[in-house]
Amino acid sequence: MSKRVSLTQHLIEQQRLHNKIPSELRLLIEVVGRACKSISHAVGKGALGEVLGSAGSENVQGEVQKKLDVISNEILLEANEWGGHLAAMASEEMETIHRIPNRYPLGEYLLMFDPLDGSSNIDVNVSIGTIFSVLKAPEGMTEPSEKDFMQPGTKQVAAGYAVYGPQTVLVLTTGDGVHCFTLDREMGAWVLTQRDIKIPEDTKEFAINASNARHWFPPVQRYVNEMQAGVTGPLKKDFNMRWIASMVADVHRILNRGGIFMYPADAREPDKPGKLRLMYEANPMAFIVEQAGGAATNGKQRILDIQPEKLHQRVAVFLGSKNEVERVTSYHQE
Ligand code: FBP
Ligand code: AFP
Repeated sequence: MSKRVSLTQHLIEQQRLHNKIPSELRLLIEVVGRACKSISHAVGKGALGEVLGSAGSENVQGEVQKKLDVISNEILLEANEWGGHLAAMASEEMETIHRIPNRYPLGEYLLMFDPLDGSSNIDVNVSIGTIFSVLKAPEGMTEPSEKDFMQPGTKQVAAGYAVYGPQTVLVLTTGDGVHCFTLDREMGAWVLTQRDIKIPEDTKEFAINASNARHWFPPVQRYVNEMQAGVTGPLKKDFNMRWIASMVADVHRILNRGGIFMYPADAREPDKPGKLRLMYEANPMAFIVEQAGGAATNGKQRILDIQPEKLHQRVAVFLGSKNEVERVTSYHQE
């Protein structure tokens, strides 16, 4: 059997090789990884842990919170508060930022997360996940505010996600490729199982919520029609469709076998650019996908170049296999 490489060992080796992962950042990633283990444990208990169902509250986006949304948010906050590596956190589940309490030292990083993505799948035992993104706090910052988080995705120093599925995996980038770790449940350890994942440039798979087809704008209508036209259509191949309703699970499939994931803006609310959140979903996934050789746009521009204006900003998302993302983006530009 080949030698097992743990998350810690991998990060230290990356640090020696590329000198890009300061020890504070490594600590931060390890703590997030530990929190994901706890979330995985809570998710795995299901009905036995009395963690299923609604929490009876709504988040800032007006979405009903599930008990596991709230539990996962608490786990991430508590795990990351005391280490001294963070200045503040922001979560899809909280209205504004969470400052590190005064009793702990102020660190130099900002952490953003969607604690449990794919909430509609929790109670039906389908894959869900945690998504996170790390920024450096601006130089000289003393009292963190929302403004400090308003940095484009190109400024991310790390991003990752955990999928709680048949296996629990952690996918991570620090800007040196994308690597995947599988949770060894007996040992409670993240073990490196895929190094330097690459997304094929071409694909025959797409993921979109097709129930919204009548609301799509013409470029998306055209593109999906062309894919559905199959081998006799302009794209000259048959496509297959997959939609899990957990972005983490859809992106993980695409990372492993190619594909294009789309959550477009549509005509229902022309002023609302899509459903997904820039800071907690689109930016970290775009960083990972680009590091794996794929592409990620909002139909008009590269997601990582978008200058955020609001913490809970939404954005249209087209990401995955490069040639298909470029095709649908070009349809928006015509
Ligand atoms: P496999 O187990 O061979 O993957 O097949 C799964 C399945 O028979 C059903 O579980 C599923 O509903 C269906 O195929 C999916 O089919 P399609 O590929 O047309 O989406
Ligand atoms: P929740 O975590 O609020 O359930 O949202 C999940 C999600 O943002 C993303 O993970 C999915 O791709 C998308 O929503 C599914 O949206 P539909 O409800 O349109 O299928």
